[in-house]
Amino acid sequence: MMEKTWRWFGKKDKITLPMLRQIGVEGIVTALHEVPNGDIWTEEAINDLKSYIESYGLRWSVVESLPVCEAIKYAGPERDQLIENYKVSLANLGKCGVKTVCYNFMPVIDWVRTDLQHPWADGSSSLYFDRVRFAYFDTMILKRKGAEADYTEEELRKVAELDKVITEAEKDELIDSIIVKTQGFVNGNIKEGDKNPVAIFRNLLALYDGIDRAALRENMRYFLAAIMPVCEEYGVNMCVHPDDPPFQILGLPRIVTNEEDIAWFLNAVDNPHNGLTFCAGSLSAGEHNDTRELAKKFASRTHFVHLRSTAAMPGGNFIESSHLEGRGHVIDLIRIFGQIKPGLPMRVDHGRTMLGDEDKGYNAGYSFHGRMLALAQVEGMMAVVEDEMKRNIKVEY
Ligand code: DNO
Repeated sequence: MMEKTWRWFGKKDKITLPMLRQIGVEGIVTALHEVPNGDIWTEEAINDLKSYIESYGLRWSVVESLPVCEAIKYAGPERDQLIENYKVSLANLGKCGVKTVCYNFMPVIDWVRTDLQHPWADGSSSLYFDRVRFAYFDTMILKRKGAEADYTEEELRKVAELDKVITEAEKDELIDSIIVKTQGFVNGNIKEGDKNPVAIFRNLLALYDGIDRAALRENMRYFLAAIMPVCEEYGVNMCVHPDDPPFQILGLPRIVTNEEDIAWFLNAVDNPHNGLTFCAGSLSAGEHNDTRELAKKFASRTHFVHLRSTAAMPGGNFIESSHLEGRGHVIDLIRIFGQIKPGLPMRVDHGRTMLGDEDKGYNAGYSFHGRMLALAQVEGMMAVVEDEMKRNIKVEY
């Protein structure tokens, strides 16, 4: 049906490969996290990690991520050199037989959440996006010029109310959630322990002054066109991760947010090696997206799937819901991908924090028990869909 993969953060990850074998994981999703962004991934380093994974009876199925440096995204003077390095890394991955590469083209900031421990009534917690708290960060902490124009009067009124009660510790936590904790562990621009993350962040935002959606699109097209010959030669499939959440934020252009955006980059460089990471969680966080329609439309150019779901809440907020609920429609996605592209690598993306996960210092969203529960739910859904297919049962969705 789909290959069961798991995001593992390398030899330092507290969740070990023998643990993953016990819970039915088949393939590993990982990266050379210790290599600084922009440096070449050598064959030696790739093979070293690959053999380590294989020594535990698993395989390295997907790279997540081979990071695309900011200078490639904003077309800085060093972009051509960085693209050359990227091509060498891709060729080396291809030579070593690791052929699916996830990346993103989001300027400055990868995924955005305001609360990493949003409590559920049952005692577990999940990630959450609160629009007013985000507006607070944007207007009152970052003090971005013109930010107010992005929010309604009602939202700004709530921001002013929040300002009367928010503590300094809560402000620090908000900064940590938005620009540090969710970013650092994926070779982000800001690492835990960096002094004055807000100042670093302001400088990064300034790199995109004058870069609108059209310019960013052109930079993505340039990058993809440049790397495609290497992808063809070595059989490497590139799959861009959608913007999370899939809408414009902080005055930055975001260009992988909806059907039109996806169709645009696939057509701009119309090559089967230029594909999509179908992240059901990111896409479902935008009420303009219907994950089932998008999956039907783009399955043939999808090389990797993130199964996760979100539920829209009042006021533009969203919560990472159970994998069985929400706007992700995970079971229908399994039906669609299982039929159109059986065998695609899939990982459960994020999970709740539960049953002792909270004390382990896992990366935000990447709990052990929560993700294991989600994987079990997804396995159950896959079994149902397999049975439907065997019995030739057609389900409407
Ligand atoms: C978050 C992840 C993203 C993703 C990158 C891919 O949990 O899905 O950080 O890995 O956007 O480059």
